[in-house]
Amino acid sequence: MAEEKKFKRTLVTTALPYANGPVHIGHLAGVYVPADIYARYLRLRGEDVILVGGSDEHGVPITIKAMKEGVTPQDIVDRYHKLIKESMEGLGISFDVYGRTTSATHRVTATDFFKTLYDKGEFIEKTSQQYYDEEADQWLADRYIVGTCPHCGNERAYGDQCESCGTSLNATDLINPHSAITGNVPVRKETKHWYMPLDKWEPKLREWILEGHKEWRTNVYGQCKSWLEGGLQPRAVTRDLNWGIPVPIEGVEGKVLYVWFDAPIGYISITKDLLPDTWERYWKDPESRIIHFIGKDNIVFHCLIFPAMLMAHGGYHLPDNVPSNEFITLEGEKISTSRNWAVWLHEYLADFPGKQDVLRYVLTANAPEAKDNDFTWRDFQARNNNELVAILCNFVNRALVLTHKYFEGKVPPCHELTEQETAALNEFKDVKETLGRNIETFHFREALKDAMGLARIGNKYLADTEPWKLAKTDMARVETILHVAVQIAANLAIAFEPFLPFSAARLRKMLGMADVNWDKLGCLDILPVGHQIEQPELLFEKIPDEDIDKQIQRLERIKQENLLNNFTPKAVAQPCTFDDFLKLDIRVGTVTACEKVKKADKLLKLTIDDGLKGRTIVSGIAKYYVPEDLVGQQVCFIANFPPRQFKGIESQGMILSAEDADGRLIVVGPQGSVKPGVQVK
Ligand code: B3M
Ligand code: ZN
Repeated sequence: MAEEKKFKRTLVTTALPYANGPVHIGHLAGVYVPADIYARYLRLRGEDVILVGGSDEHGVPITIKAMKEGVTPQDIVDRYHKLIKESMEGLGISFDVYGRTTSATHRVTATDFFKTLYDKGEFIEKTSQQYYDEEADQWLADRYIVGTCPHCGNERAYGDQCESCGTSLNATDLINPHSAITGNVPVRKETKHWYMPLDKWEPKLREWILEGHKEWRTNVYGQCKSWLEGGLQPRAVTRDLNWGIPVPIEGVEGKVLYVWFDAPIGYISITKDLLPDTWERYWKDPESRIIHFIGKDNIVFHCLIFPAMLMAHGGYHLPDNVPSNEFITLEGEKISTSRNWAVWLHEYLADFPGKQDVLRYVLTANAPEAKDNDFTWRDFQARNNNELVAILCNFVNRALVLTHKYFEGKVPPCHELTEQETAALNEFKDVKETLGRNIETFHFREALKDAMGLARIGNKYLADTEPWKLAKTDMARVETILHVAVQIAANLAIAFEPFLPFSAARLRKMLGMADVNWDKLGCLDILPVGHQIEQPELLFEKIPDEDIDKQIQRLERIKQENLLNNFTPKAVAQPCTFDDFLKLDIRVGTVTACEKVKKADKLLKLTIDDGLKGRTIVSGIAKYYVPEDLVGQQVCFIANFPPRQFKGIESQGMILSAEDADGRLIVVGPQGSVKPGVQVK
């Protein structure tokens, strides 16, 4: 069960994205949107909360990107830090601070942290064999070593993972390893590193998580449990690399802190940047609570390694919860930065200006809280058109338009309530509690449903009471109905604030609400009688098919590019003799007529001049050719296959074509004109 303990203040952190690329919908759904909902909600309740984020600017992925582009790592992180920060602001992620791990504060904080642990004797030193590129005069991080995967034979596997079969690897597992920098065969050399003995902290971690945090999400608790049950091993916290925070030990050169050692300390240093004098309250006071929002691949670092570091250091508060989401896929496929298979936030903001809340809505309604979920553009469109437009926008608009029509936009008085009101309001009563509880326990999908439920109630209420029909006969009743309807709209402006902050703000402006007060949720006296509301404007509009088609076409283009870029020819088939070859009678013919086959979208019927009686061939190339393209062309065909029937047409042979990497078929013919009927040898 969720703890009932009352906290004085809350520190909410979001995983620090690597500044080696823009952020995409996977990051948003997994981390930034839920964290923002949570922080906005706490602020709305008047609690002391800070939302802390920033860019992770160290680590090998950044140096690789820099090497590929021929620029410095600093250039890379400057570029992407700016892009990420601006696009997050664009989506309304309400960071109190968005810092970076190349800052001076961070360098000092992480250095001191390491030194403290070092001086306390919390590390163990070990020497191990690592790959070294002698020509580049550089140690090779796992990602810098490329070789053949021992599991699937992929010749471009990395030293830490094969992206083709997904297996995690050790650099020393690779067959035929070579350096990604020079292509040379690397040598193995001894190198010394410092390790965090996680085994030493295992009993404490067990007790803290397995006994003390049974309320954590099952995916998080389960992952921790399985790591703990597997037994924790010492983990190296330093690396041979020239990009990062130098290891602060006398006489040590060319080594930096491992990125996963310094990055979580970034949460501390970025809090310091925000609150130089009072940051310790959030990190050290037991009455504060710390919540880390992360993706599932970061669980071990946030639940086991960073807490062990904090315990070893002493004086810090451990995280109270680590709500981690599963992943989202895009149109059924894993999101991948290297394959450009993603919806990038900065591109979304440019393609759909003013529609930040639509993305926020869709990613929350479909949040991967308990299992992986799929994002599709059709679902995005449907949720906008059928939910945001048809339910939320429609209700608000009707309530406000009618209030203007009958009462010049002034909130009418409320007379006696009937059963229709009590029916609607009964459902209304609990919403504050359920919505609040769902957010507090990190059930954001459910919480959003609760908020949407209010709009549904409003719609149903107007549909049931039909005030437009009563205007001639019972104006007092119309007053009551629109009084209630306008108050429901004011409730929506409160309930949606954490989820759809742009629309909630517009709604508040239309309603002339000076502030949002969570305590007012569920009340019917938010707007006083006689209060003037503005002319309504539509909160959401339908997204047309063209806009969605464009996005889908973009993805199709990317898919084709990927297929073409990643093409590797098939292994050559079993040997075959010349006699085998001669059994195939391959000839050239001229296409004299061509038409589509009815009720078969793949098939074309070709009439071929074969120098004899002529023949008909049915071929599955209709997706790639219009009939006119082929008439007059010479093609190669197999002349001695037995005839086959396709859709009632007898096909007398087979047209030869080359299948391109993306599956496109291109018909094969002679390079120069020849007599119809000649043989291909
Ligand atoms: N940069 C990994 C990631 O983006 C890493 C998170 C750091 S959080 C302290 O998934
Ligand atoms: Zn493999």
